Amino acid sequence: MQTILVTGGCGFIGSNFIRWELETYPDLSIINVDKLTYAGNLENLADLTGNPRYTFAKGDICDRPFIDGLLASRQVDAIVNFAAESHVDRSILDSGPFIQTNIIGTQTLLDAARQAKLGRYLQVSTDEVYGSLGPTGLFTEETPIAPNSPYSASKASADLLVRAYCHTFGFPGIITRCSNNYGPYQFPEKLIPLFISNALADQALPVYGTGENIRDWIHVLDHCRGIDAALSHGQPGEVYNFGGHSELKNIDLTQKLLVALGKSPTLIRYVADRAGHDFRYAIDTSKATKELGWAPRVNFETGLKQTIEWYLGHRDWIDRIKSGAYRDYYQQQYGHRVTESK
Ligand code: NAD
Ligand code: TDX
Repeated sequence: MQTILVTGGCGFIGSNFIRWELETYPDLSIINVDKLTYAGNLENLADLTGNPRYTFAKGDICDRPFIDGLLASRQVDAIVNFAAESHVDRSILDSGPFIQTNIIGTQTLLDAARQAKLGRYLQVSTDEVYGSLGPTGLFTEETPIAPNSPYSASKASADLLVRAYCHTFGFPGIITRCSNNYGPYQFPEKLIPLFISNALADQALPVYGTGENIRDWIHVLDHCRGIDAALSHGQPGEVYNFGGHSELKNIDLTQKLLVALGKSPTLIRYVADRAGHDFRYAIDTSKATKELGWAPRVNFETGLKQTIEWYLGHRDWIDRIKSGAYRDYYQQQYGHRVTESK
């Protein structure tokens, strides 16, 4: 039986990845290390409680003795590092936690993985490390790194550490860089879940600047399949880009959401632009297709419809996050029964 140590598995993408992996591979075990920051929600994986192939360990990826202890206690075949501070706007308000978790946390995991002689390490990164595109062109794996926000600078720093460990130590690291994910369990600070939850409450939708900025949307399960393919078939030292081939202006996406929810366009509020707001992201996925046999499968219109339906069916999930009640779940569900770092 293979065992993967997943970090940040109580967040949006990590929770989708863990569920998908356990469903796809009946012989796989997963250890989920998560600090449970504001973005980590145990409810996202409540359905796995009692699953003998799933272990939750509350802890910080910056805590080296804790990570060493986990790697010593189980035969771990690979680490997949999702754990991060992930919201650009928060990094503009305070970059400190981004430097700590995204850079120091990655360095800690790399050193722990090296010491334990792990066979595989996958760093989940972002297309934002490439900076911003104009109206045309695509990011490839050869595009120079040019991050523009404290968030993307911290992610680029982590990528450079992985690269350096591969080069210097022959470390078996792989980097994946993906465009904007959407789907179930995304924290309602990011555009799609924020606008859905605001619209449902008849609150204004704050569109930054002119709303002309473009993002390439990919369904979270397409991203998960890409990470899985890179973990199985990727070459150490390589970078693989994933994207959804679904570019959309923010204002067009906002209008689509309002139509789907049956809400009035008068909810739209143009507000001050995000500082340093990247204009456009778009991805050339040909390397992942050629070398990993990967391509996005979920049609954006279908995926968005299913995502809206998920949020409509999980209003209690949104409400518990907005009220902060989701944090009580940990105490109720786990008490002192799980491994915890100090
Ligand atoms: P998220 O904010 O929803 O989840 C992050 C998780 O990491 C949370 O569960 C949090 O508790 C945990 N965490 C934070 N700091 C930690 C620490 N020090 N130790 C242990 N756990 C910690 O983020 P997400 O949207 O699921 O993104 C996951 C990863 O994917 C991130 O590395 C992000 O940079 C990357 N990524 C995200 C997107 C996107 O569109 N959301 C796109 C490309 C790449
Ligand atoms: O209230 C808002 N109004 C608005 O106009 C918010 C939250 C966002 N926006 C705009 C900014 C962006 O152009 O919508 C776009 C998407 O914003 P976010 O959802 O914050 O995502 P983005 O900044 O593009 O970054 C995301 O994709 C890459 C993730 O948050 C990152 O973790 C990932 O690396």
